[in-house]
Amino acid sequence: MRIVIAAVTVFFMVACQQANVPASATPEDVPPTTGNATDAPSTIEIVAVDYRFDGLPEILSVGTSLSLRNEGTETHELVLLRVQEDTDIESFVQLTEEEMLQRAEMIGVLVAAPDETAEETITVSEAGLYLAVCFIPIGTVDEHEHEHEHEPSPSTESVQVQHYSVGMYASFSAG
Ligand SMILES: [Cu+2]
Repeated sequence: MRIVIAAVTVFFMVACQQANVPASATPEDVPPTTGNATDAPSTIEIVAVDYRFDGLPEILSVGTSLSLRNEGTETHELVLLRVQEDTDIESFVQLTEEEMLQRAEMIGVLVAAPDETAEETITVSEAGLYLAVCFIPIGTVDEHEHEHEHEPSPSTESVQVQHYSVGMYASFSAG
């Protein structure tokens, strides 16, 4: 019986050497996974009020997601644009909606009716300079009233003042 045990032991030792796995391998030897709790992707809730965004930091980490909660009395949206690094935001927001969309990369849109939270989130997956802007015309309380660019409504004839024109925008850097 002892011979058998010895033989089995030798067999395992040889097997381990052949597999090049240290016999002392334990979970501690497994390389640590990258990242830790502070690097974990997080979601920041942006609060839309009439007419500005609250809760948007000036700098955030790549991988952060944005959600939109509307605590205003009108429908609001958060259109996330990635703009050129050297963009002067104060000048940029003097442009029309169409001009802005031509000059920036559209990352995503969140829309929320009053007292609601947008169902989706937008993840900031690249470093750069971003602009969150609301193109909703003042007086809009139905989120379906406002459709980007297309389907002009009868009231398009009159000049509509959009929320960003009265200050509903915010820029941030992601890195
Ligand atoms: Cu708005």
